[in-house]
Amino acid sequence: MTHVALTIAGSETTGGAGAQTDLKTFHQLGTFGTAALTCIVSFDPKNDWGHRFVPVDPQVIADQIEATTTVHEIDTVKIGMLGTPATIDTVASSLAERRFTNVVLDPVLICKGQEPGAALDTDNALKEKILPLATFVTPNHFEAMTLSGMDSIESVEDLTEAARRIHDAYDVIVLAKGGVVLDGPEAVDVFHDGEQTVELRSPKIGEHRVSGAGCTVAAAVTAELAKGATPLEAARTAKALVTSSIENRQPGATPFDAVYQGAYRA
Ligand code: PXL
Repeated sequence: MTHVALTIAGSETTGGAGAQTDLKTFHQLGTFGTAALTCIVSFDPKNDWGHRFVPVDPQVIADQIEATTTVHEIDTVKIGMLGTPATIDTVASSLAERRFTNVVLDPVLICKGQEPGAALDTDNALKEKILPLATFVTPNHFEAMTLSGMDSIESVEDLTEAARRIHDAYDVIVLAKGGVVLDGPEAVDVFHDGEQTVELRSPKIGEHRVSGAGCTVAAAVTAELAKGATPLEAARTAKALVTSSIENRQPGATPFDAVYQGAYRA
């Protein structure tokens, strides 16, 4: 039987991020993908592609999680964009009730187009209520600063320090992603599980962010853990898959391209 993976995430209708990206990543890595939607995001072409955001009713989120976890045996879940404190309460209760073996958190604090700090209550609730239930977290550069409390991250050494601090504060495996933000020709991620610290490197593909890369990394880690990979193996596969997904990115009318997972071969 095929291993099942669940994402609890928002819908980004253009297919570039969120649950759509997660399901494609799950499928590409040979897992059976399921999704509980937390919110609906529609970019606004008339307003510089800003996010039109509609939360799903918390009871409906709980119903979706109940449905899919009753139909399938699911021990590995990815948490993506939650968006409101009420959603966070609901998802935190569902996680606490079901005790999944692997809870992979993409700590979406802001997504492209949102004002930094616009959703401070949501960010704080995420840190207080979801992060302590996570087993694996995948912060990007900005999220690594916020979660570690560091004022700046300018080097791989800084990123490593951030990964260690986040691990120590929340007892969670960390894959901190430097992306295109750190100087140098390579995109460097730092994996830290409390015992080992491993740098994962790949040549940068351009200097611009691609939508959905963060979702893809966390979803790939989730799929691999669902199949029984070790956390480090899962991180390595995620790096390879997101690199391929960026290389094969899909342009559109937005100023940013979107990842495409479909060309990846193990
Ligand atoms: O890339 C972060 C992200 C996650 N989830 C949803 C999104 C976005 C960014 O647009 O819309 C639903």
